[in-house]
Amino acid sequence: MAAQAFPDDFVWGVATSAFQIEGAHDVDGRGPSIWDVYAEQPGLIEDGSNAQVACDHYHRYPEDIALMASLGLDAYRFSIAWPRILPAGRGAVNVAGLDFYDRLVDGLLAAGIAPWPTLYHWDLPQALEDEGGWTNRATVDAFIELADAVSARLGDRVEHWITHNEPWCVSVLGHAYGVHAPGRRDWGEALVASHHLLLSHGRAVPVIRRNSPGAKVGITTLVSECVPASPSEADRISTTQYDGELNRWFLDPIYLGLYPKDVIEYHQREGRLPDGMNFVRPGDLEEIKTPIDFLGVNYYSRAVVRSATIPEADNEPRTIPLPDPAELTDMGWEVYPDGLTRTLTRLSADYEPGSMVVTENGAAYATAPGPDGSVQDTRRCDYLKSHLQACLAAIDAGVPLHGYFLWSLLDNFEWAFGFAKRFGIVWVDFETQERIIKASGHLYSRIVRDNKLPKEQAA
Ligand code: IFM
Repeated sequence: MAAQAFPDDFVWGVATSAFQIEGAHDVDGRGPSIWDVYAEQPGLIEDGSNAQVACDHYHRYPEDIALMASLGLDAYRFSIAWPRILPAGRGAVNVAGLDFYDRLVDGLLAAGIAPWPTLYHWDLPQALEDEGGWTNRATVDAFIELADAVSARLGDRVEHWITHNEPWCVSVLGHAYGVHAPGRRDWGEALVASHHLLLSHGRAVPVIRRNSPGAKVGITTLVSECVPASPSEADRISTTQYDGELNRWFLDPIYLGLYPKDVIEYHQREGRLPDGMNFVRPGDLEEIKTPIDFLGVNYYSRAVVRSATIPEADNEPRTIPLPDPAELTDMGWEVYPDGLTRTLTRLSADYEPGSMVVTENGAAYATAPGPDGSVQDTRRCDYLKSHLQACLAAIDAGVPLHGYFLWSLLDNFEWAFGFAKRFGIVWVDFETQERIIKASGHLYSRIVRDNKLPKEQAA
């Protein structure tokens, strides 16, 4: 039976990202990002919205810090908007952009909340995209300029850094499936981009360490437990391939210094590596394998995989939601907490990361304020409790899990879905910018303060 209390030094936080909440898209010298440009194209954002205002966090950050303090949180994971710091992607630093994060960090520290910045959460400056974006090796150097500028300015106060958020989404969703910015549909480009993302991670680690002595540095990857849709051999093979594409393609280079052979062969068979792996230059894998202090894990659901009943030409992930009675969130993602326990346990065994942190976990439900003004998001409460129970089970099994960041503090701009999907534990009225702490926010606050799950959730 899993213990109910979390370790004494367990870190409790919430996560957001710059593009999804900040707004202020053209304020204080910020340049355009690929997501600004993507969102302008008709039909690409489900509700036709854009993130020019979003949660207006750029102006309302003191109020949002106060909200977090009222919830009793230990830590806040946010991201740095690259186009605020280097509006042209590289070169001249926009001091006003750095000033914003300086104020944010100071405000957090004054409220007793540890800042956990992520350097890249998808908002590449458009100027770099115009030169090839992540498919261009020169973008690695530009990222190092960003890492250097930001860690030099904040490094005296920040103790935890995350280089990248979910490189699979950036490379595959953005370059192969085309459902994220920059909207390309070319698997070859996706694989080149993935390598440059990983290389930029490995190269940034020593830069951050130099500017922020003693700080811990990690990377965040999206992970799923991949299971076959049926016992058929075909589904089993596709499941191994999907696990390779999603999980091992990123984690093997980071921890083992190699790209998995079976996944290279799979991509080769699919015609995705016309020039082989020649984008990997001598020394790259050693740099990517630079030791890090923790692995950030983003877990939302498992992936149920079926084989080529979905034709390759569809260019879509070969995953399917389970049929009823599977419980789905508004994203159509199955609520599957056991997959979190097994994923943490598996990653811990396969890669021995030393320290792991759940850097995102949460659920989209549209529950709106009721007549009394409160938001009774019971299903999110259940999701939260069951996934925290899954964390406890992993800790009980010996996983070095040291923190949990709930996605997300605020309802926000959910990328290609616009504002239609609400992940927040705080309701945001996007007309008035009013914030209301939902029932899940109150529940989370109680869990954080008690450092344990409420009694009714005992295993
Ligand atoms: O909103 C996103 C976040 O930006 C990255 N991880 C998944 C979340 C929910 O889709």
